[in-house]
Order: sequence, then structure tokens, then C-alpha cells
Amino acid sequence: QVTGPSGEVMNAVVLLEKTPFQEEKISELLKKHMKLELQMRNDIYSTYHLYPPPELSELKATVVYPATEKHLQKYLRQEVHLVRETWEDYRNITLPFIQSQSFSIQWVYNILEKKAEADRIIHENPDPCNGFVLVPDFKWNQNQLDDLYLIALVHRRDIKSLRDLTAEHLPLLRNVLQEGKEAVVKRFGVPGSQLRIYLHYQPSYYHLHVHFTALSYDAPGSSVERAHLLADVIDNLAMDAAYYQKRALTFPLRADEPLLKRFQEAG
Ligand code: M7G
Repeated sequence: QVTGPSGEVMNAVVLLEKTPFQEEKISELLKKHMKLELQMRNDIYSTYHLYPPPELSELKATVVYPATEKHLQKYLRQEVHLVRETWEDYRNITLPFIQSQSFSIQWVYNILEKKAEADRIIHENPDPCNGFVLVPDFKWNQNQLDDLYLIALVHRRDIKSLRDLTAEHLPLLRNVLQEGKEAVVKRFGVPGSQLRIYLHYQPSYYHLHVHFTALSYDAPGSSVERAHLLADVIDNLAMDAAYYQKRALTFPLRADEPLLKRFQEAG
């Protein structure tokens, strides 16, 4: 909790993460004269506490301020449960819930309108219907490719999530897949065969976006209960235009998310 400008108490979320090692800095780390405390020694084995100088001990800090109740929920560690949502459940439970919520997607519009992160854009297809913007996700500090994480935000504003997709969106989705891969290999040298390109269901932000992560990186949210590979989504829609308005979808919800309560109440 933080005291705001006029004395009111506001919530903030501060996320601290240790970033992966940068390979080229390891030798520096070992060469520099550094505080080293022996922890234990046994035969040929020994362990130490090593205290690197500030320039080699960076932490990544993400701040959300002021944070809403939903932000606090999102980042608090909690028990999770799987929900299996039929199309009828989506229409009767999930959709009205999403519409009653106001989780702002202003940050997405800021990127699309070049009001924020404009200098970070990796690729843009400016077509209002079939175009998108590719930017580094704020989970990635871009210092090393090990945890490469980019996000493609589509220009059109009428697609909330996977559930809204139909065959009408195939040209858009194919652009994201094709141009996204080309842009990543061109800028970062990572080929499409080493990228995990997927959508989340449920997403946190209801404006269609696609995640691009390094295949070797065990990215948060890349597990089977949440991630849908874009290539599979495209194939499903090509086979059946209304695929995502028919099938049931499974997703995890944290124990005290109001949506879980609605599913439980509906039995
Ligand atoms: P999601 O699937 O809706 O939610 O993905 P998740 O956060 O539960 O995965 C939204 C993605 O957008 C996440 O990967 C976030 O890290 C990323 N993201 C969120 N915000 C607020 C920003 C932002 O301001 N800038 C950028 N570049 N990425 C963001």
C-alpha cells in the first residue's frame, strides 16, 4: 500500500524477478574481485555466497500503480481450479461477466496509437482489419534471447478472445503467424521453428493478442490448460468456421476469482 498525492491509500503491485544470466557477462562475474563467502567445503566440492557488484546483479522490477483489486488478485499466489466451459456457458456465464468487468486495455490502445512503446515496435502491418503490431512483452527485458517474449496486438478492436474467432479472421491470423515469424528471425535471428506462438484462453486482457516465446523458455502461461497454438487455431478455423463457437474449452481460475464463483453457482 502506498499513500497517494492527496493522502489517500492506494495499492501498488511490485514484481521483482531475477533475470537469466547473460552468457558474455559470466566471465566478468568470475574474474571480478567480488565478495565471496564460503558456505561449506567437502572433498572436491564447495559452495559459496557470492555478492556481485551492482552492474552484474540487476533485478527486473515491474510496477503497477495504482493497482486495481483485479491486479492484486492476479499476482497473489493462490489455489487454482480447472473450469470446462461449453459454448452455452460462455454465452450465459463468461460473456456477461467479461462485459460487467472493466479491466482497462488502455495500454493496448496506447501501443496501437503510438502513444507508448512506439520506439520498441519490432514490426507493424498497419492494415486496420488484418494488421497488427509486434512489440516486446513487458515480461522480457531484451538482454538475452533465452527468455524471448513478444506480443502481437491486432489493430481491430472487436475481437475479445479465442471465443470470438471465426473463419473471417483467418487472413489476420495468418498475417500474425507469417509476418511475426519473419520479423523475429530478421531482428533476433530466432527461426520460426524455435518459437512458441499461441493465444491464452482466458486472457487477462480482452483485446486479441498473440504470444511469441522462445521454445526453450518455460514461459509462464505456456502450459496446456491455457495456451492454444496459433497454427492449430488457424487449422481448426479452416476446417470449421465456427469451431470456437461450438467446442468446450478448459481453463484455470484462481480460487477467489468471481468468475469461478459464477461457474460454481451455475453448477
Ligand atoms: P494475457 O494472456 O492477456 O495475460 O497476456 P497474462 O498477463 O495473464 O499472460 C497479456 C500479455 O501482455 C502478457 O504477456 C503481459 O506481460 C503483456 N503486457 C501487459 N501489459 C500491461 C503490458 C504493457 O504495458 N506493455 C507490454 N509490452 N506488454 C504488456
